[in-house]
Amino acid sequence: MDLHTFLLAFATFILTGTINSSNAEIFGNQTVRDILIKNRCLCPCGPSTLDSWKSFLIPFSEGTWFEAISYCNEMGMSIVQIRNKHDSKELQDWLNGQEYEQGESFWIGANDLARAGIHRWGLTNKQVKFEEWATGEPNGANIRGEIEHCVQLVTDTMKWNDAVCSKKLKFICERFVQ
Ligand SMILES: [Ca+2]
Repeated sequence: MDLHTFLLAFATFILTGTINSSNAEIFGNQTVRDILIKNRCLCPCGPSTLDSWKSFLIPFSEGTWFEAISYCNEMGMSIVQIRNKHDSKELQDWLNGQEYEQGESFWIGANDLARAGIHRWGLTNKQVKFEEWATGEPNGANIRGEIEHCVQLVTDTMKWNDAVCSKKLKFICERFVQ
């Protein structure tokens, strides 16, 4: 399946909750449906109050945005969401204690795969409200025929940029701690 076909299937799935069986091959051995059945909470599960706290993980390997979604899920986690200033500060504080290359970028959950220009978190219908875009972003640029639909966090500024989802980047998973 080429990327365009995949994106169409993916967007259709998000919008309608259905997926054509011929388009079911998504993440290695898993389909989006498998992922949803295994762990219905692709958004962070658990409390969403400002008092809650989360654990984060930066897996060792890089992946496309889709691989990031799948990997986090396999770890019982979700790709990170930054829903408000509290989330942003919490993540930044954690990143300050991590080792990574200066200026390195990480995939976060925001994407506009379902509808260009309308960013959502992960595979949920939760629309991005709090935003920390870099100047001039999101620009939905066309990079060699692929439109930028997935969002990376640039660590030197903590600002966001939309990038092509097939790009291989490190990524941040999160899980609410009970
Ligand atoms: Ca961009």
